[in-house]
Amino acid sequence: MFTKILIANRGEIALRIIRTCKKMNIKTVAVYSEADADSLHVREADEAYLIGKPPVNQSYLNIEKIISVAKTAKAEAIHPGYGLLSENAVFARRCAEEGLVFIGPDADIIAAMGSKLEARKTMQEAGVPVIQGINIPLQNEEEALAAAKKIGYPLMLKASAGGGGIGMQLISNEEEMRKAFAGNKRRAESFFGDGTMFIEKYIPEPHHIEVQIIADKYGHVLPLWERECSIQRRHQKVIEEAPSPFISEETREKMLTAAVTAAKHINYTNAGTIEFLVDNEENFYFLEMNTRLQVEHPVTEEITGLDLVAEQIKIAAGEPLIIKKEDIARKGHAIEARIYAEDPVTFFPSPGTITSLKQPEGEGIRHESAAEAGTTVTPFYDPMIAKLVVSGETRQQACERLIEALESYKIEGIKTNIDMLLQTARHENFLKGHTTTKFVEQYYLPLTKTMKK
Ligand code: MV4
Repeated sequence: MFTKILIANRGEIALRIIRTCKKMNIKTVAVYSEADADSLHVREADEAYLIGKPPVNQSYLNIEKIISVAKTAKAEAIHPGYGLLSENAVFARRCAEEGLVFIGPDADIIAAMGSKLEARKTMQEAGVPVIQGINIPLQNEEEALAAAKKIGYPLMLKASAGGGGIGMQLISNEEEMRKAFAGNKRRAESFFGDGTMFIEKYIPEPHHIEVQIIADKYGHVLPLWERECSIQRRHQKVIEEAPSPFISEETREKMLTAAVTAAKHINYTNAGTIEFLVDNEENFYFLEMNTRLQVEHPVTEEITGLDLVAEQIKIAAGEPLIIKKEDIARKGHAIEARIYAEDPVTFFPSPGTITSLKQPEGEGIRHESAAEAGTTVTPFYDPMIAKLVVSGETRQQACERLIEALESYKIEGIKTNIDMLLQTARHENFLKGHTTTKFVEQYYLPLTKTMKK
């Protein structure tokens, strides 16, 4: 087992990883930018090293600087958290080259799953259901029009290197394809340095349901149920829950089996998530695979009682998974609400200094947050300042706890999306579990029109 781990991240996820390392008697090394000098993750770590100026490309994305700190501090392993370098194959490869254990999958798996087109092809070969589409990269409008003829409109034009909806557009006819192709390709090139485009049949009003898996280095792959992540705004998940209130037990078993098949087919190791789109007949289709721990992993921890970061560390240290599928609990229901420093009407990030913070306490309430009174939310980093995770014996009880907790959440000094979270949690369709990816557009955005500017 490792004696010291460097956490190549910041904020709530860095704190969360440090907490698990302390439980495992593993020393921790934090890295921080000048903007984070007084932050909680720096104070909680056993050692902390300044790695640069606030902009991420001068600090948290500086691969060589982070690796040199790990060597100076004599850390044996690096946990990347999520975001930042967590799905950067170059970083994973450089760690391996330097004899540092990257707590995650092998670099070549990160690279393979980072290409949505390659991932689609691989999953099709594995027999995992994928969305009807064309598996060839489309270089220009003419090729796109010819491919579209084969699958028919409406379709989704997507960037293979894409994420967060960038380079993705719903195309309803030829004219729209002529207008949209070049611009989306250009956006993909400038954002990702890769303009590879492809098309898929459009799935209207899908659920976004993802399956958590963990896999050791000996071929054992365990599914840890699913998470419903359909309440999103501009491809940003806002509320996630486990288990999904939508799918039947039969569909659940099929999705978990498909996820294990997918992971085994690519010899996946460590924690990973297979994302599916699920239509209203509960047909499910592979969307993409995330080769990292996700923001929303706490809802899975709440219903299984597992510590996923501890499982990641044990797997990276070469330990075999000893838990068996039949031992995986699915106890009650958990919901996560992401608290963002953002303007409730424009949704733009709203930086500033938190002057007071009172987070609700009580049964079934868990906070993942690095925020405290005095914390300055800067425009350099993700505006998510906390995750409120509630759990209960039933979904109904979890919803009640979510509403109570949001009502008593006090943050002064910055604007937040707490009101939007409350409106959502109180909405009859949310309470009924009728949550597709159109929820925010159908039920929340119209509300903002009535909110004071
Ligand atoms: C789709 C889709 C419908 N049909 N693909 C892909 C990236 C992810 N962030 C959203 N993705 C989607 N891919 C096909 N063929 C619907 C989504 C989707 C979505 C699309 C637009 C706006 C919000 C969305 C939220 C979840 C899923």
